[in-house]
Amino acid sequence: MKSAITVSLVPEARGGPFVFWDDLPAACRTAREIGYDAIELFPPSADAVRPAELRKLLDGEGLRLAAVGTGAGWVKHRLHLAQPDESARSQARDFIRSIIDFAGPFGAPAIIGSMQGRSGEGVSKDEARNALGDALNQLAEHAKQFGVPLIYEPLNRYETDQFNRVADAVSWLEDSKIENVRLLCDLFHMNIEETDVAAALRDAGNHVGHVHFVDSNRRPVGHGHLDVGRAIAALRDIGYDGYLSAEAFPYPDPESAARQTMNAYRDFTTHRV
Ligand code: LER
Ligand code: MN
Repeated sequence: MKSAITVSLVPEARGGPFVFWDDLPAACRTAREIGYDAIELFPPSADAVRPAELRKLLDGEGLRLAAVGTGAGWVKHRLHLAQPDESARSQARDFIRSIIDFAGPFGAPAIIGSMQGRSGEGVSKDEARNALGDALNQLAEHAKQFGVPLIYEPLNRYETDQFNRVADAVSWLEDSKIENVRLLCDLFHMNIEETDVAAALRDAGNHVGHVHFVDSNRRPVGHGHLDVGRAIAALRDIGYDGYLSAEAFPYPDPESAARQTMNAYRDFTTHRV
């Protein structure tokens, strides 16, 4: 398993669960000093960072790009995939497609979290899910040219009514025959929704494509009450070799959060084999 840490460049997401903020070069420098393998980027749009500049930064620090979030489509542009209006849905898909095109050449997948939307405003739960399924089909197909999957993240009930539990998302992907989509298992959301976080990860098997590594209260691992050791043991059992990515509040401050998460990552992935 590899380590990653989140960097947000989106002022509208302030207060959200991202460790580093605003200054991408400084974030990369600190991430490298602490020993991270990669960053996970949360940009305001696909043209916010020039690819050549990002390439230079990453290469200079010996970092990889783990994944790129699409949530600014919602928090900044107020778009999501299940909106009542087809032209808004289509703009939401275009936004995600542009992030896939940005991330793909780095070998990084795009993440669909808050962009999945929800039912409401005259859209039934079934219609919302169908809209999500259509979008995942199209966008996952688009991602294939870069040899990356599309990453879909079940969220807790207060953020979406699409999928809250990993097993429900797995069954739906399988039943709907949606290909090239893998799941983002966010330990914060799972702690709210799952009966047993470790068992849910084990059952999801090779559907797990990315992990948000965070504690029960969304603080860095070690500041909450989640049994992270059991979760990591389950990931080891299923042969997960992707990222454990720190998507947590910058508590008590970004650098301490980054160091705390790295200590936990090393402790759980190296010492407790
Ligand atoms: C939102 O709660 C979340 O976990 C993010 O990863 C989705 O954009
Ligand atoms: Mn997450």
